[in-house]
Amino acid sequence: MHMASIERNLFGGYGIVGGHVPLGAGAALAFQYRGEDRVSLTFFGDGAANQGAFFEALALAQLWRLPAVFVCENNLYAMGTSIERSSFLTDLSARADGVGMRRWSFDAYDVRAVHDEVGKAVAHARTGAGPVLVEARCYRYRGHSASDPGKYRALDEIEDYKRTKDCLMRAEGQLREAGCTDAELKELHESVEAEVADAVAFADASPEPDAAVLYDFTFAGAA
Ligand SMILES: Cc1ncc(C[n+]2csc(CCOP(=O)(O)OP(=O)(O)O)c2C)c(N)n1
Ligand SMILES: [Mg+2]
Repeated sequence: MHMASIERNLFGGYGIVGGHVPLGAGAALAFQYRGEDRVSLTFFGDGAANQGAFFEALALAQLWRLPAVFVCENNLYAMGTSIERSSFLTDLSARADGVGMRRWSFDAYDVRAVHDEVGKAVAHARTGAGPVLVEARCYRYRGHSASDPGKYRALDEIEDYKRTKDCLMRAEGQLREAGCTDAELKELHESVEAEVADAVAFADASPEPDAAVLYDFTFAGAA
């Protein structure tokens, strides 16, 4: 939730579930207002898809044809509440139907599918035809946070996802099919681990920002 990168136009997370969806629409409104060739992407979980702010943001984004893509990461649980207990419709992309927004759902266990499907949504939003809501069907192996032991689901369920759908396992298979050798895969694993370790070290060493700059933000590269 606390990751952000001004250089990469990553706004960071938001503590109020669903409360940031209007902020994503607001970023898209800024791009449209300034005539910039940009698209905003807003990520949220299944837990956000019943929030009022989410529906309101969708309605206005569609009405004003904002260059926005809304990505719902439906991992079947909002903390400990399963999707069946919280939503009558479990295809959350259908939330867009009420406002006439373009929408679809895809299997996000395949990293290439994520790239292609989100790419299609961004291309659509970029044309000025209006926003898109995509549902990325996924899963999480651990609890929502360190304080969630995840006791609300069967261990078998978790093991089944790991065994049959794991996106890293699939990506490794795809890389092998493309001719990647064991040595290259090992090097890749090591370089990713080093990059993550560097990022953690950077975060640990970074001082808290001064409260006076709390509201300073400009999009990198913006006019
Ligand atoms: C408005 C609001 N209500 C409740 C919470 C407490 N809360 C934090 S995360 C969460 C569940 C979010 O579900 P989801 O977006 O699916 O995330 P996941 O559990 O899959 O990580 C809740 C209820 C909150 N942060 N904000
Ligand atoms: Mg969830």
